[in-house]
Amino acid sequence: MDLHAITAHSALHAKPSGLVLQYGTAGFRTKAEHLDHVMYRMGLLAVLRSKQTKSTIGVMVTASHNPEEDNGVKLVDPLGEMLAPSWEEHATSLANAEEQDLPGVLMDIIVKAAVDLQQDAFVVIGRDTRLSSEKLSQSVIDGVTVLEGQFHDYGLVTTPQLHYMVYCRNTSGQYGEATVEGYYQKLSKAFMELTKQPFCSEEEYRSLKVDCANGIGALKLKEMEHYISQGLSVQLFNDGTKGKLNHLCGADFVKSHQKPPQGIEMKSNERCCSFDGDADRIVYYYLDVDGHFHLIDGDKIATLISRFLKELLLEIGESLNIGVVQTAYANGSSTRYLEEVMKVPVYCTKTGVKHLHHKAQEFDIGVYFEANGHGTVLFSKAAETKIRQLAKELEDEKRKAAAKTLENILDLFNQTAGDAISDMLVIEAILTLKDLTIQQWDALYTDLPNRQLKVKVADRQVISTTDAERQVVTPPGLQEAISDLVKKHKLSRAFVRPSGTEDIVRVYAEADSQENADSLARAVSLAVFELAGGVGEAP
Ligand code: NG1
Ligand code: ZN
Repeated sequence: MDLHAITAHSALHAKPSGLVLQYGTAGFRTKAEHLDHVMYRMGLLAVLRSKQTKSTIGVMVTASHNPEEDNGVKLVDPLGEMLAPSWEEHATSLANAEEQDLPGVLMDIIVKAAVDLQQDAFVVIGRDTRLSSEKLSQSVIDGVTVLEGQFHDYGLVTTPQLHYMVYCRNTSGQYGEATVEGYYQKLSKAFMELTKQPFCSEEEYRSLKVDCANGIGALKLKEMEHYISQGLSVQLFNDGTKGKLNHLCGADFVKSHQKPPQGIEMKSNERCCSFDGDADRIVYYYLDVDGHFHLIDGDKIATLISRFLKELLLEIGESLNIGVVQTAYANGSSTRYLEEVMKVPVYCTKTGVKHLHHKAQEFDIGVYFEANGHGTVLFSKAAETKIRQLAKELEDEKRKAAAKTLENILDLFNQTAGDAISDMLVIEAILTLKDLTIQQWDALYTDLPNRQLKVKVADRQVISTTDAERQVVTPPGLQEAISDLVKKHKLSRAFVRPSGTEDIVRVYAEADSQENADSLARAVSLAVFELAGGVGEAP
């Protein structure tokens, strides 16, 4: 290791002194102009992680649904999953080391993590369409090369595509071929097999309008379009040719404002969906005949999928267990429906897909979605083997057909992380196979009216929580205040937590009417403002 070269190159990516960043819910995320040093250093860290795991590691440059001016970076671990928690700590100390301390911190990580420097390293890099992303990914490459790591730059890819590449490379191509072509082929093959049956619904139902948030999803869906065109015709909006990334459009906008994005033409009862800026989230929606907007969020996506999977399992008659994982943001109606009507076990974890992903791995089939539309379905290795075997060997035709459908669903889900393209194809296949309209899907249950608000406080870390973020521990008195406010309404629930991606406290409330949900959210915001050091104007 050439410490001199590391320091010399670091000077070209100098850290603004005093700047402190945290490896948060989804890696580092802040204004793009503050990230050059972080990128260089994550290049260094990816090489160390690769040496330590003797595997390919991914580095994705994106700030997902954040505004165009922001950027971010996250590392992808060997099986395509999020970086291990102990390495998040290494990432944070490396990113925050002042220039002169960099070699020391690097050596410290090498010792603590027992990295064998003689081992080869391979890093794959991807980026979203932000203007700043190209230069920032060059800084990652600089970090990789100065530590003599090998790399492949995939250039513009969606976040889940990069996760897929990492997984493919570490399983010697068994999961799929580590190219974007390979990704399209794998997904489209499973999708076309699912939807080729002659009884599948007619042409006119097979079209879908997609709001691409002016992001990478547009480019990738355009590339993929012809692979799936016989089963689905997609019409792209906000494809990045005019509008600004994530501005008044995209999954996050639609979910948080509960209204259609700008730049899409909606007619009543047409199926529409929105991706976020790096295409790992998806939400659906439609206008009814009276012009009312209906949102179908991650909870209802999880419900549609688990219902379908449960039916298939019943048909096959094998005891594979299925579990659904949500966060505190899941609508209370969805949890009730899943538990009481569908009788599937539901678990709640902390916010952030890494937590949901981890919990979902405990099941044969683990369905996990955040309400904002980020999620996927994981199949355990044992379940996968069994499903493939049943699809091949079952003699009863109905059971065999169900096993084959399940096998295709397994291949269609991105097993590494939430993926808007893969989720979209699964949903479209299920709607086709079950001959369901978007209204029928929406009618599975009625969402409880809810409201999310943000409160600015001097230091959001004064708020700590327990019970998967549903209860506040500190500051004293805040939980009591929230509990008292919740008691004033029917079917109500409220919780607060510090955001892991923005410098704010998030407030969530639901109740029996929109008015009550709004007033509960406002009252809880005020309690946060008063008891947790609010700054600026009171809510
Ligand atoms: P924070 O800012 O920690 O609430 C947000 C989302 C998460 C997750 C991350 C990463 C909500 C309430 N929170 O986290 O679910 O998606 O961003 O992008 O939607
Ligand atoms: Zn995203």
